[in-house]
Amino acid sequence: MTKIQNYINGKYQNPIADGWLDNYCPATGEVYGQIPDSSKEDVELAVTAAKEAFGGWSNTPIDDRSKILIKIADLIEENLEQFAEAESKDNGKPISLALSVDIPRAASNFRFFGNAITQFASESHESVGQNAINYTLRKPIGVVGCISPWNLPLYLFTWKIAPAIAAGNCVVAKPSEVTPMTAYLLGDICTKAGLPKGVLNIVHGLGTTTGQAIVEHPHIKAISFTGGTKTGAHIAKVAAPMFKKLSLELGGKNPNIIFADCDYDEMLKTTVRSSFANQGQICLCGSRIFVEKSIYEKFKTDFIKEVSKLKVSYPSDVKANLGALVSKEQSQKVLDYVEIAKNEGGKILFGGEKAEIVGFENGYYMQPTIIEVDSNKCRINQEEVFGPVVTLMSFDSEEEVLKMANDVKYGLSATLWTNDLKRTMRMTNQLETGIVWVNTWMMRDLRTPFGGVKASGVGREGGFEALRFFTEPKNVCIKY
Ligand code: TXE
Repeated sequence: MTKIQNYINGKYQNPIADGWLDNYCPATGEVYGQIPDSSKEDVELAVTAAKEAFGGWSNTPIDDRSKILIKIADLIEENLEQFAEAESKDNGKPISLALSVDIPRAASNFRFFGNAITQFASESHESVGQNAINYTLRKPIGVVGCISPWNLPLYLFTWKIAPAIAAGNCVVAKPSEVTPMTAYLLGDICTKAGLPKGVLNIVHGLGTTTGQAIVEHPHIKAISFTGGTKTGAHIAKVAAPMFKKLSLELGGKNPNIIFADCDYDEMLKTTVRSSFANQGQICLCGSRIFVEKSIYEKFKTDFIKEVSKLKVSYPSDVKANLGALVSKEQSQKVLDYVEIAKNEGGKILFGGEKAEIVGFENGYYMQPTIIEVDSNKCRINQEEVFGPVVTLMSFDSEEEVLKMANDVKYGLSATLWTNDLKRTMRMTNQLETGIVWVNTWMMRDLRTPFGGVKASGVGREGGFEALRFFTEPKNVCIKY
């Protein structure tokens, strides 16, 4: 049984009230560890440590900060296998994915922001004719809170922490209680890389207690959150009267729009990935597939054929394409949505049920599922499922598909498959999302702004946007 601890003021320690939560292994459905059930008092300890560290860290030269971040990246890479095994066991994702995507990306986050901070500059405005100059200082905020979800555990945890500390802040961070392991391992790496004590404090526990205490804490001046839309709305409500800075990256119900003139083979291969990567538990997955009528039947046949080749298996199987869903609750939520879709008249073209894996009968496995629907208004097309479930629908015209793509409360990303340049320009302009991919999916460049509109959140992460979020601009005006 693995028992993990909080990482506060550079040291691993038990929660003050000695409360513990069970940690489940999605592959087997068994409890395999315990994590701190941290209280307000633990968050208080973390905030105190962060406040004490802030003076030193915010005055540490940029080059020195940068070196430490890059060292953290190197150490994550040196321990790639240990991190990937922990991630795969904790989350249920295939080990191949943790090795090739999750952990390398966590290292990249530190390396990227370690370099980006050395290039971060602010503006100056000369007030011509008034003998004055204005310049903007970008000061670190102080103590900031980072709260992350379970789908890409270390990847999203570090996506927040790295820019926060690069910019000179001190952090109180909470990973999801469902997937705490790699965040736990990160503490030791930070100590080894020479990150001063108190700069990063990692507190484990439930959202409604530990997370809530972070959001409510008066000395935490900004919150960066990724998770469900409902939780995001709640956090916004709690934080607003305290005028905290907020960055919220929430759910999605992303359209994948396929025109007949696309590069068909490339589209088919990528659509399998954009539908089912990480068991469909990525906020960017294209869960609503719209196909132009002239190729609809062909696509349907080919897509089902390709999806039937995917192997659902236990996470440590190197041949697994899909592993286990993250939790019993999430797996039940996905199965419930399949029933909702059926009751609404959706036709199951493939999957729709639990997957039975020999030797892992109590794990949370699910078949990749394709549902044909005849209206974008149905619940399965309007609500976020966050699992290996996609819907298929045909369309006749550009106007029709654009209307359906935008007719949803979310606005995170959209994928467009076409070789028509004019159509590309028209559609990318009008799609109501924060991100549009054309003829690709989830191709990430860490310099670009990342985030959504409508119920998919507020604010942008990535590149200088993240460094802007984690700093407070101060205008100085000097008359000479
Ligand atoms: O997420 P929560 P849940 C969506 C997806 C999923 C649904 C619910 O549809 O089915 O959300 O998932 C912390 N104050 N996404 O319930 O609760 C919590 O401990 C402060 C999309 O697991 O939003 C965890 O660390 N923090 C998404 C984090 O919030 C609180 C990824 C996210 O958990 C809190 C995950 C509170 N009151 C789920 N309550 C994406 N955008 O990628 C919870 N938390």
